[in-house]
Amino acid sequence: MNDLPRLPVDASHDKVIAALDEYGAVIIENLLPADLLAELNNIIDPLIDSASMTTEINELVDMFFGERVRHITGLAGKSTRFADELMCHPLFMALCDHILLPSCASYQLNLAHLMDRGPGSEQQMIHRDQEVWVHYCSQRAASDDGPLNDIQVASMIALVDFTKENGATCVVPGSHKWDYQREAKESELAYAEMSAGSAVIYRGSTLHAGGGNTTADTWRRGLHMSYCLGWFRTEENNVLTVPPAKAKLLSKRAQELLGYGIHDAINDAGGYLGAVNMRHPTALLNEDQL
Ligand SMILES: O=C(O)CCC(=O)C(=O)O
Ligand SMILES: [Fe+2]
Repeated sequence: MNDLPRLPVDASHDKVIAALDEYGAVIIENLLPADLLAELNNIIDPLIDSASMTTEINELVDMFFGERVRHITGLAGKSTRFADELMCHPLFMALCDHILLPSCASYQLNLAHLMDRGPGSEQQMIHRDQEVWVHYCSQRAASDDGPLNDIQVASMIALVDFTKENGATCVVPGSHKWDYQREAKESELAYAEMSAGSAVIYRGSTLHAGGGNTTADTWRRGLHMSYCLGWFRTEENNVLTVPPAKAKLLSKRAQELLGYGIHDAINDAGGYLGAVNMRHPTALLNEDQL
C-alpha cells in the first residue's frame, strides 16, 4: 500500500511545505489539542443524529458526496474556537502563504464542513477539490502558460480515528504533478489512516476521495476545511454563515479569513475588492456599524 508522509504538529513549517510540494498531501499527527478535539465533538454530538444526508442543491451534488453521509456545514459559525484557533492555525497560514500568495494578495476560508461517513457509504469519485472553479481550471489547463498554480489548500481533520475500513480519505500521492487527464489506479491510492485530532492536508490539485465505509456500525466523523484565493467566490458563503453579530466576537484575523477582509491588490496594480461604503468591513464591524 502507498504511504503518505506523516509529521508531528511541531514539525517546522518548511518540512510540511516540502512534503506538500513533493507528495501533494501530508498527515499532521495530533494537530488538535485534546480539549479542542473534545469541544468540537461536543458541538457536533447533539446535531449529528438529525443532520441531513442530502443537499438541497441537486442530484449531482448528492451523488458526489455519496449516500449515507451526514453533513454539518458552517463550522466557523458554530464554534469560536474553531474560527479563532483552528481556522487561524499558524501551520495552515504558513501553508496558504506558500501555496496561495503567489496568486492573490490575501486568501480566505473556502469552507468548514463536517462529513460523517456512515456504514455502507461508498468510496467517492476521485477528484481535485479546486475543480469547483472549473472555468478557471479548464482555461488554465488549455493554455500554454505552464503548470497551474494551486488555488486551494484543503484538509480533512479526523474527529474520530480514521481507518481504511471506516472511510479514511484516500489520496493519490504525487498526483498534483500529473497531467490533468491521467486517472489514478487502485494501486496508487494511499489511505489517510490517523488518530482522532490528526489531519490530512492536501493541495487543491491533489487527487483524492472520501473512502468507502465497510464497517457495520462505525461512523467516520471528519471535518473538511479548506482555503482559497481571496478573489474567488467561496463554496460556503462565510459572511452569511458567520453574520456580523457572531463575527464581532472573533479575532481580526478570523474576520478577515471569513470574508470581512479586503482583497487589496492595489500595490500589485490590481483592485480593491470587498469594500463596504468604501471602508474596510473589519473596521465597520468593530465600530458596530455592520
Ligand atoms: O470525506 C472525505 O474524506 C473527503 C471528502 C471530499 O473529498 C470532498 O467532499 O471534497
Ligand atoms: Fe474532495
